[in-house]
Amino acid sequence: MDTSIKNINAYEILDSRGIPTIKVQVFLDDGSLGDFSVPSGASRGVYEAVELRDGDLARYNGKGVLTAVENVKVKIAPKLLGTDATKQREIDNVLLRLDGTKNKSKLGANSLLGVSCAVCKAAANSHNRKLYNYINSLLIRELNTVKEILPKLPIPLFNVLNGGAHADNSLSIQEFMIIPFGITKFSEQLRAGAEIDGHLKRILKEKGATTSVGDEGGFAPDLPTDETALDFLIEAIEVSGYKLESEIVLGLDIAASQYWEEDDKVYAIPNLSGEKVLVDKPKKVVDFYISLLNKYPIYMFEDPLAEDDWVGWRHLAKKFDFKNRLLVGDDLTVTNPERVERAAKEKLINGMIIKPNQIGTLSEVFDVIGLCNKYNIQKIISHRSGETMDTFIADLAVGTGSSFIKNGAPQRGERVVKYNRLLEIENELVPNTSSSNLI
Ligand code: 2PG
Ligand code: MG
Repeated sequence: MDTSIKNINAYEILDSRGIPTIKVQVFLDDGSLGDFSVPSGASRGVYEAVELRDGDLARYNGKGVLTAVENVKVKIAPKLLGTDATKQREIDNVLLRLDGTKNKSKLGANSLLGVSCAVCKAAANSHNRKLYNYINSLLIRELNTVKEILPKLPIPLFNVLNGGAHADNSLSIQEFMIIPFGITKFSEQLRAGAEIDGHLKRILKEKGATTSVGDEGGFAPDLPTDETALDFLIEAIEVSGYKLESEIVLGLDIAASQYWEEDDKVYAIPNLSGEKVLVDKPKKVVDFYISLLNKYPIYMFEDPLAEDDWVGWRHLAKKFDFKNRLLVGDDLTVTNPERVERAAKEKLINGMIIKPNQIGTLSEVFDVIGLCNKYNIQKIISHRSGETMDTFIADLAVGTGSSFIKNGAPQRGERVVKYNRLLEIENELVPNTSSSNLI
């Protein structure tokens, strides 16, 4: 088994929104191949690593990634040929050195991540290891921990109603999620998600709302208010025969950064006609959230405040019921060790979204996982709204023993393929499939 890197190739493909992204292939001397297709977000945090786009308006409205492709082939590949693919940290350090910027703006986080994850897959394939097992052993080595990290299936967060930047509709909350928290087996959790999704479709139809779907496979109806959406969701859970609260709880990604006006330090939330109506100071917004949390069984509450509104976050954290709910950072923390450490030290979050392309290399993802473990923050491995058929994040969630995976609705091929990968893993891990021992 010669795990030296023989060749690295890259090319442009399309993501689930029909926007170009990069696919990287890493070939080893022993004939093994690893490939990775990089996803892309729509509601990107401003502190995310840079996703390099060509800006050439003559191609794909400027969204081509040929420069990123060239970076892999011309600038990165020659420096990695002959390197042992099992040396993930060394390889990632080479990538970081070659880029040399803090936000990966020189080579692009899309180029770096493509190589980093493809290397990982190639090494796993070469050793004939299941990807999640290989990731697990890499992580244990990285964290140098005596505490065993067991591979386990994550609980899925199903985003069944889409709004905000993910859909052209009236809902201002970006993601309405159902979480089969009280159901033990992954396949049964998936079944619950799909069944409730089906009932939701019927309910929306009956109420005369559209059942077309948004970027992440959730329905994207025009409804009078966000609370109407929550009410429909609860109706769908109840008619499906699952028990609200003991089996199914709710999650929301407010993605509040998109409504934050830094100059005036207010949130400006658009109404149905797209004008800005509700303009409120953080304190008032927090009061609204507390009343929402008191009214609905919302277990997971993501990015309720903007990435720069630390004052607002502190205000909410003081009133938040951390024992029974998760306050989750995404744009706030952007899988970036410095921002995670700050949010953790200030005790602002007890849950965190982990998106590899927010930071750019797998080793940095491991660093963030180490911090989550240190500060007792629940790990939520996440897709992006622009996805591909790549299933790496399913293995990443299992291999890192993460409690949750956020992967959209149980429909649309690029979402379902990851759920199906988790079913495959469940079959391999039986009987060790319990997603229990959570907080
Ligand atoms: C989010 C994500 C994924 P995007 O905000 O959590 O659901 O959206 O990929 O558009 O940033
Ligand atoms: Mg988010």
